[in-house]
Amino acid sequence: TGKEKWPRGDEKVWKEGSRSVNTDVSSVTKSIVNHVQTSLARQAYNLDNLGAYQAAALSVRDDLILNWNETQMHYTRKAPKRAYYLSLEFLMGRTFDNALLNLGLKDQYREGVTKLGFNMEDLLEQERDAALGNGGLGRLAACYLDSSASQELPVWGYGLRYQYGIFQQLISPEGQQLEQPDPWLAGGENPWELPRLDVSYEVRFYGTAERLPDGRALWQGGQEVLAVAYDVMVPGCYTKNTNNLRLWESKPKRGFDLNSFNAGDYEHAVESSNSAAAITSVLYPNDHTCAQSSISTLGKELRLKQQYFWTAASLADIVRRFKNIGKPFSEFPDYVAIQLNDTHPTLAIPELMRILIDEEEIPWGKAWDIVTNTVFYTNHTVLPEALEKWPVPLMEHLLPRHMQIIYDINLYVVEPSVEKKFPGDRDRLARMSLIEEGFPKQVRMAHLACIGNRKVNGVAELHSDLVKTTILKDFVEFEGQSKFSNVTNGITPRRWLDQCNPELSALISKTLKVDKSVWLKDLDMLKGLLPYAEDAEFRKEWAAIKQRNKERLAHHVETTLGLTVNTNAMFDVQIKRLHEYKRQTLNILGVIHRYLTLKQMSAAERKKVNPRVVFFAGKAAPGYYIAKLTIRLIVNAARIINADPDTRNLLTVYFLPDYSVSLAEVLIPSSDISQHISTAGTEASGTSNMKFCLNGGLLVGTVDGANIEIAEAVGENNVFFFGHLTPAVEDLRYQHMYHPVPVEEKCPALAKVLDKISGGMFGDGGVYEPLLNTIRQNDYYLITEDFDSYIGALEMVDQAYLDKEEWIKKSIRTTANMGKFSSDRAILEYAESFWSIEPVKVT
Ligand code: B1H
Repeated sequence: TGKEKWPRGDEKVWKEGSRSVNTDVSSVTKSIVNHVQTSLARQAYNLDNLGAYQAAALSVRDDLILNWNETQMHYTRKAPKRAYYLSLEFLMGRTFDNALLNLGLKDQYREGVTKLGFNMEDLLEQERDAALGNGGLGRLAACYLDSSASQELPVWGYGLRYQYGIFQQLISPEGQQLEQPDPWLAGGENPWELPRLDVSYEVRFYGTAERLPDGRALWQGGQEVLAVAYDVMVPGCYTKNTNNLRLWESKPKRGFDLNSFNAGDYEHAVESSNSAAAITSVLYPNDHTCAQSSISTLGKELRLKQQYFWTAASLADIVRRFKNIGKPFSEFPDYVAIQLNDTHPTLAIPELMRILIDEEEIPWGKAWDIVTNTVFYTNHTVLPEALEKWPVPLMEHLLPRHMQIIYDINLYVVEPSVEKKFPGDRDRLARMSLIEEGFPKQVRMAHLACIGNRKVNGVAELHSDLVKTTILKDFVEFEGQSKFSNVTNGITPRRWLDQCNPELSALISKTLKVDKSVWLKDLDMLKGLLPYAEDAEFRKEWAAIKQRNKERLAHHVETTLGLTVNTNAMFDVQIKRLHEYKRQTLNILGVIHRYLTLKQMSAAERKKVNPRVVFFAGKAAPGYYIAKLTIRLIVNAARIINADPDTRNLLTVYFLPDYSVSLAEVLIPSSDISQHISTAGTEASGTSNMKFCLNGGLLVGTVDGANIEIAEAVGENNVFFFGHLTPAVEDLRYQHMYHPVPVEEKCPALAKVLDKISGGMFGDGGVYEPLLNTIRQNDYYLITEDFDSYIGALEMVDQAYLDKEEWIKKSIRTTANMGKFSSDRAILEYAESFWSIEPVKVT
């Protein structure tokens, strides 16, 4: 009600003592100096950039805390329905700049910092990325948090506070990827989080589960560990609403077992503390490769432990918050929506069942109703190797009660209803079962996620259709179409335009005559740029900004790698995780083809060629041999090509190591074209494609994922499409399997490229044989099939680039039509059609 009695002391004294957000330059500088002197115990005499960054960050942290506190208070008072986004990954990147922009304080801080004798850009560079994610899935979660706060929606994220984020990538002189740990918290205190040592839950593993006659079970014994909360503040854009991302850290329940310690058995005494802390020690770097194939038995168990630890702590927290409202559990779905980001948090389904049945003593059927009205599941991939399955023996050992519940769901839900709808269809039942037969039997997490929820969605139209026609086909026939839908991914224009491309953002505000606080939250307003494509003066400004962004990237490459980049060239960028389905291999083979073509040209012919710089960046999963070989080929091809005096003005290639959110922020605004060239039907959505287009880069791509919707939005004439379509892929693969045709016959141009590599043009050809054989043999990702049309598309790009004015028009029209891809649109779709939550504005 907001009219409660003052809780303690003299209200006036409290009010006088309370401070507000620093909004003018002098209060900003005061606050920074204050932190230098007290929090850091330093002075102007011994303050370096890092110290100045820390003091400025602490000052912004104070502002965030005020807003965060008010927001959480307000949500608690109003008790609206809330949504919880459960994601094992949140790829947040840096926070300082983003917080300043969202608070609308960037200018004040820039001025203040300058007055104190520092340079804002230098301070921004001091911050380490929070890299608690692998790629698109984790970055999507981060964009959705930004949009939830900006749209004033009561949404919290739940994740793990890994001690080590995604590994740091080094490239050896031979071109090999080397991994190093990423101790992102080692620099001392992280100003963007609030340790909540008072918020903690016990989480049990192993032990025994004994069924009781009343339907409940008693789960006892085993190992108990503590989950401790760390809250990361998520500011909305130009609003007070500051949401929460709660990350759990694991701790031993008791420091050590004093008995063994006294007996001199130190190792045993600290063992339990070691294994408890291990749970949140490191992010698994195997994007798209499911646990069973790529990690050891021990590694598998730890990953499953991570998943349970995190879902159990999050649910305990959600249930406790719900209980504070004082409503009966039948109303749980009216107050709580839980979104599962892929199958990683699927244990939330049996865990919520366990809480409701065993702890709240709710009957099985009622509990199932509550669960299936609360939980929602987003699928992010149809690649078979990425579908999570857990061995039944491991589940039984680690989570005996959950295994019982999973069997019960099979027995009470799946079997009777399939039998009723499709009597006697035993094959169907076997296909749909939560348990896959085999040695060992395995729990199919996608089936569990699909049966135990209210709505399932894919992340782009094509992908959502594929989910329905491939991996979850039986479930659609069984549960009906209406449970399955699409929410096309989005990206936050705050980070991916205003923050990474400030000049373009300023030009847009000036041209639309609208403050960015308005259009950044209503991105369809970019349409207002369309008429300016015809304005020569505007085009000049537009092109000049792209040019300066190229120079900014060139400067970055020069200072970090000591390489000089030709900024008069077309910038051609492919940055994403290394994976066969994403086909970086196709790109580098195309580059080599281009090189061979240039070599054959006369000097006069070469004069007509437009120079091109090709950038690659991305990490390979540490155990993914073929992906690592691709990196090696790129690096070694780059070395030879960049050193060739005949061609180096026309073609250079760079592999930028250690791809990260921060590196993306420099690369994306500089690109003329970017490549999104997955085999049709394999990339669920892609999100960097949206980021490039929002920044006026054009797209070379296959008819896959969100590329299709981008082309619909910006016009097919502004996108360079190539390659086979999804329906053809299956047949082509079948032909490759059973009627193989040699590469020489199918695609002579490609065969020539492969021969050059084998022949040692880029160092010992033998090294690359396993990679080349994936193409010569099964060619599962259809490089031979798409190569000629890929080269054709790149030629079209060259042609189009010759007409500079027309190219700039394309660039402007592309940006102008990208409004749909704001993550605000996406999060509002989730809020309205799935979660039924509404904005709760903090005033
Ligand atoms: C995506 C993953 C993923 N899909 C398993 N699936 C992981 C699977 O650590 N794991 O076990 C990690 C990540 N990531 C990506 O999600 C899709 O490939 C992209 O196309 C999509 O844009 C992105 C966001 O929806």
